[in-house]
Amino acid sequence: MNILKIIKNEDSPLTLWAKENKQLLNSRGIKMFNVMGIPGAGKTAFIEETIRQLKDRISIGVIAGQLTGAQDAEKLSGLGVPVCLIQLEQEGLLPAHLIHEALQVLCAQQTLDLIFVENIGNLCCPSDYDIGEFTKVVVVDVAAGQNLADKYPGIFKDAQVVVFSKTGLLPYVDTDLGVMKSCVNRLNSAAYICELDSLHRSGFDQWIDILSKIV
Ligand SMILES: Nc1nc2c(ncn2[C@@H]2O[C@H](COP(=O)(O)OP(=O)(O)OP(=O)(O)O)[C@@H](O)[C@H]2O)c(=O)[nH]1
Ligand SMILES: [Mg+2]
Repeated sequence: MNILKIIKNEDSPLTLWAKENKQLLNSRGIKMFNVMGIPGAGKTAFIEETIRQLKDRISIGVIAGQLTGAQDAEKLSGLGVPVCLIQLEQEGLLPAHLIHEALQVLCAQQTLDLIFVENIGNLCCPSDYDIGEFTKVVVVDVAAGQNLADKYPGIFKDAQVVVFSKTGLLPYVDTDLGVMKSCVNRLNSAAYICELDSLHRSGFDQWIDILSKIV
């Protein structure tokens, strides 16, 4: 088990911390992915399967945000990668100054190529929560409703990658994936879109292709 806990500290000028994070990551050649989405969307499962697919080739670390508990951090640490848990103890997304502390802990442990941040389950607009990431990834499960992007446009406008998860559930829900995708396209035509199922380990070739294109 390799879990480090950082307890929330006082508020700080977040854009400055985001810049600090970017500098730190650039100086070490690390690409950080900020993985966001509503509670239960499949963020942990997506990160878990991505790590399984890549960890023999590259060095990956994780920053896992939770309000309380450590379930996701424990699960991801079980894959043998360094994990830093941030317990936020309040609603919202992870702020840049806490990410900075976590980055220092992770970077002191080993040389990393990629860091996945599992953000707190939330769809509020992340542009207020720049953490200095390389890429914003939004995970949306196909059972969440085909018009979700229209109802919560901010997060989709800011994302570079939108992942439609749980595609194995499509026969059992009334979601038209085409409609779901065109909602995202209308808001953000530049975003990469991929469809996958983490439990059934399907669709990951497309995601890994996108990942290798953007890093
Ligand atoms: N069928 C199916 N189930 C999935 C998939 N991804 C996640 N799940 C299940 O959905 C539930 C929630 O998945 P998590 O990965 O924990 O979701 P999360 O977004 O990390 O949730 P929070 O951390 O609570 O915000 C779990 O029971 C997963 O096994 C998927 O692609 N297909
Ligand atoms: Mg999770």
